[in-house]
Amino acid sequence: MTDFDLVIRNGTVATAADTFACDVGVRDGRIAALGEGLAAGGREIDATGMLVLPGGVEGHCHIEQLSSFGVMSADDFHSGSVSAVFGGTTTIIPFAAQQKGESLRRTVEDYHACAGPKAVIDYGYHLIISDPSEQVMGQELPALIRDGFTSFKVYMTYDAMRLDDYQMLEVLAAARREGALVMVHAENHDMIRWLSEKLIDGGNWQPKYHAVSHSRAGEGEAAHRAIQLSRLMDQPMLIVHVSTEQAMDEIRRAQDQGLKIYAETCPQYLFLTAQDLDRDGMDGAMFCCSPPPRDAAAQEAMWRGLANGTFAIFSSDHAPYRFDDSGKLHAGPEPTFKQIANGVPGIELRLPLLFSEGVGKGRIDLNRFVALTATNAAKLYGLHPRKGTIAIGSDADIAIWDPEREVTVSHSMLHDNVGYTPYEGRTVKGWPVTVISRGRVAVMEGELQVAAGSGEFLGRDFPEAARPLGRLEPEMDPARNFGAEILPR
Ligand code: DUC
Ligand code: ZN
Ligand code: ZN
Repeated sequence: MTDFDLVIRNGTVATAADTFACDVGVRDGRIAALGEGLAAGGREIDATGMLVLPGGVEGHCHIEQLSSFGVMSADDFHSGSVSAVFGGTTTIIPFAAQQKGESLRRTVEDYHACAGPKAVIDYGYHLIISDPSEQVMGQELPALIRDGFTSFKVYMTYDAMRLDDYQMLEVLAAARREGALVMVHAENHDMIRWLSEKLIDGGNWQPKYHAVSHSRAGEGEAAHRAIQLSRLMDQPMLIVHVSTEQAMDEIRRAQDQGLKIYAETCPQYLFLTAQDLDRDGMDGAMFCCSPPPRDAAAQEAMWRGLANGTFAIFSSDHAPYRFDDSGKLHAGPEPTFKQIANGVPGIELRLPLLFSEGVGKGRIDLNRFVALTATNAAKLYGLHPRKGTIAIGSDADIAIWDPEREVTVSHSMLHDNVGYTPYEGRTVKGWPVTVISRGRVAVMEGELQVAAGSGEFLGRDFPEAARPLGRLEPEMDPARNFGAEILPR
């Protein structure tokens, strides 16, 4: 008779707060004990010389999702979740994306049907609201939030999905009333539209002009506007995939004023630049994503924001499209930059890249690495403390890292279905060698050990982080606006 199903011995455990040497005892899929010299486990893993970290919580990825062009992403819930777990991630929260005119309930049912039989690790969904009709906002959304879909994304650009400021306010009001976190894609639609038209009319259609059309100013302006909408509504907001210092500065200023404005950045804004979109022929299309990668100065700014806490989370924005007519080049072999499917893959390399260049090079410490890749996403998305930490009672979602292992990245070693990686040839130091999902050894010695469909759907709480401050603008405060009640109750 053993006390534990699994014991991880002799490792160095790190959480978002502390680093300490101890064994981890796992029982019934949860962490049951942390301590020295734990009793025997049914299975034992020797983690001498290894780091024992919470499995990553990937809060931004697009899996089995139809793009606004109607292009299906290259990864389904099997390849997407397998790729995630090989990269040290044990929870994914992709999007359930509403098509215009579609009922949100139907959207969620469709995603359940896709994910249920395929996911190998636990998953939830953020909703994407592209059609905030009365029915959706008044009935479907509130019911879904109560069912545990406590976050949703809205877009300020993309013809098929964008909301105007009025609609944004309606969405924020609904989130405030029902208790959900709003994630915002903040780029100025008309600036992109105007620049794109002028560029293409002038014969500048190649992939590299994608980066020109999505200006820094347009991202900064939209971040500023989104923050003011959030301020007016006294409703927290997360600005996703920030790529510019302009947007980061807007966010930092709002945070300094005490607003609950959260932010995310992604590997493509640390490791790629607009020069990558200027590769031979159409190869630059592989790097087209929105916002686009910028330049070395912007990369440095993003590192600053990761180190000083402006960014709460580091996500991949894995948006996988093959470099062929099923994906990137769906509109033909030489599309204009406007016709290229937007997005880069990164779900498997998110953690190794940040570990190697961040922790390994002294830009962030190990605890901030854990916070950025696991704990903060779990907190923002209503999964903490079940996910995102190593604590008694938490799910035993653990990645055991060899901090010395050097790996030269090539797509052939990855597990997604994309056919290329933007990080080909890059060498990283530090690798998640064993990954445990709810106590199950999911990856060991390069082998997947869990079955399709064994991941569980995660209903999520309404997180403390998303609760309004209760700090109303004068115009919203009945005591100071001649008694008018404007805000939703
Ligand atoms: N931009 C997005 O907003 N979503 C998916 C991929 C991308 O490039
Ligand atoms: Zn986006
Ligand atoms: Zn995205």
